[in-house]
Amino acid sequence: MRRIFFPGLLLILMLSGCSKKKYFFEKELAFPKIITNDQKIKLAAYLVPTSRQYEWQKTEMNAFIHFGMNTFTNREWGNGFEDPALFNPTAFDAEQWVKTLKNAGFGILILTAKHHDGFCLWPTETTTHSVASSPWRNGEGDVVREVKDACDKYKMKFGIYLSPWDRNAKSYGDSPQYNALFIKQLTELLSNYGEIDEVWLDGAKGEEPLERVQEYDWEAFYKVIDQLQPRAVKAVMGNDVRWVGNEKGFARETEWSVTPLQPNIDVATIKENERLGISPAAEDLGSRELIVRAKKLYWYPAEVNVSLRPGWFYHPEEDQQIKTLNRLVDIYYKSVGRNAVLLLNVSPDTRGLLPETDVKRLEQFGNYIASTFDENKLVDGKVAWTTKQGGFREYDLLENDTINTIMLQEDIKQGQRVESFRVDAQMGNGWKKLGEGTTIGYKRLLKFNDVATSKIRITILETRDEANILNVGAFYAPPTEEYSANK
Ligand code: FUL
Repeated sequence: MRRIFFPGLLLILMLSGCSKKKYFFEKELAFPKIITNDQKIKLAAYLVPTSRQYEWQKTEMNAFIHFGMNTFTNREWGNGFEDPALFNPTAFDAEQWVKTLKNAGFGILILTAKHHDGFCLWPTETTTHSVASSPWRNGEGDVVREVKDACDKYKMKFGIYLSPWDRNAKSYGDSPQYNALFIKQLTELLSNYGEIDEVWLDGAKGEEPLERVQEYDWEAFYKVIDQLQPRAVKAVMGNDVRWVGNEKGFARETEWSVTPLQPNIDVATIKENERLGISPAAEDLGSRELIVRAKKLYWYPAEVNVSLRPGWFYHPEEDQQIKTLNRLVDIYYKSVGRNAVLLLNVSPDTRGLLPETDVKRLEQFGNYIASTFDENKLVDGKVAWTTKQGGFREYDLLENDTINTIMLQEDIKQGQRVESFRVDAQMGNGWKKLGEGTTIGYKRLLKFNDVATSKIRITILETRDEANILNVGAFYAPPTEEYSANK
């Protein structure tokens, strides 16, 4: 069993070598006042995810759904003055969304229950600006309910996006009053729809001159979520899951889940982020140089949100601009393959259906990922091993075979530690270097040119403490053009 301990005491135990037991810090760690730089790095190696963060990380690929008033006004950001009568999907079918996404391999479906325009997709008691005032299902409909029911039916996890910025709510700008309304909305969504796995708290806020200014009570929002859905992760402005810092689909080449960064939810946090010069988009969120300047560290893993189309909501003029299979696969390698979770957005149209072209692309993508990574070509890839810096392990392939991708996983339940690794393949009597990488974390994919071999070697070049390698795989990813033509 893992034990959670206090930094000072842990430090004494670890450095004195008087305990063979393993001690870890869950989610956060404050450095003791007197500590050397080396000791800080050592402690950083013992920070681990909470069980909900770990469950979330294992989903690997999740889906975002942007659907709401903007779908009908053909906008990305509504102003809040839209007539609820405009919301009227003609063939709404949540099962079509869920079946498509589930079959393509997505784990959690996150629905925009309310976007910045304030229109609520469920019949809330907090406002009349909702589906209850629309002609859809004669004002008796509930999008959240239908999507959640479909998720339950197809065994998909469910999450909600609830925009704090609300351009319709009259109380917005009267901070305590609006915060109370937002809490009521959260409470409705988190009490009436069963299990919720993720709550996506958007940081976007209007900056136009006449925009009302609202101070959000993040602490209170967190409390409601933690109380009502203890298994849900709080994302972006939440402190369980971090925004990766761009909307292009790429995590960093070096992506640490251990970082001093926290969302800017109060003055102290804003000041500390400023002192360290970090934000979600900063290039470096976890180097040794940064850690030695930090006072506290957090397990705060990255989520990569990106849309299948240029916009988040459906726009008919973007029908020809769906991302290609090649682009999606590249995104997969640079998100899931770089220690992050992919959150791919899809956009139902005014019928309330995912367009056929989008469904086809998702099918292609899902099939490509499943068929490429289904069969590990290594013997004993799943045998875990532990090593100090410089250690290596060799793996036989099931047969001499062509590969172009290596997958590595650290046992993050024992922390994220590896700083660099190298992969070689046996060629004749010698070894040929296939490539090098930096962080591993939950998962790292390393791509290289096709090579035929019967043995590979993984070397851990640098690590913050003993590295715990959980899983190694070798795969052959076919060219995407060939694949789309054949399937
Ligand atoms: C942003 C929003 O402003 C966009 O409209 C979209 O919802 C995106 C996922 O987050 O902050």
